[in-house]
Amino acid sequence: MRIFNLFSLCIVFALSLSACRQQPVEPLQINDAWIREAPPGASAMAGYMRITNNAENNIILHSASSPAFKAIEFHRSIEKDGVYKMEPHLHLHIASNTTIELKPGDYHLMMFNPTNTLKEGDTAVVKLFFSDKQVVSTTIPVKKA
Ligand SMILES: [Cu+2]
Repeated sequence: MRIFNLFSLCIVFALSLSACRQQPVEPLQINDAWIREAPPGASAMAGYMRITNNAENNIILHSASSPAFKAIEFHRSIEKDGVYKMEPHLHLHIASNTTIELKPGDYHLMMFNPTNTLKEGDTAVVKLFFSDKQVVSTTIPVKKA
């Protein structure tokens, strides 16, 4: 009887441990990612997402790559004296416990030379390379604007 009690206590303990482990807060979260559909033959497409840094350290997004594109750069759309242009950024800084929003008219992924025509409903796997050797792979759907 005593052994049985000890055994069931262990099970309860193990279950509660696994319950605790079910929802860890990811240090890096990617939400609401999408790629804006472009006309066939377009030389570049724009990608958007929210990146949340839940860690205690500031992080840097160094680069991004995808087998679906020849190259990916970080851009920010800016308006100066009524003229719109895109400003390249070598990397993006994301402070501790903040979210950076890549959205139309602001920061975005500039995704060059798609290897295949991507239409609404298609997806592209994109790898994001952060400081501290963190790599996040995310599957991004193509949507109409
Ligand atoms: Cu751009």
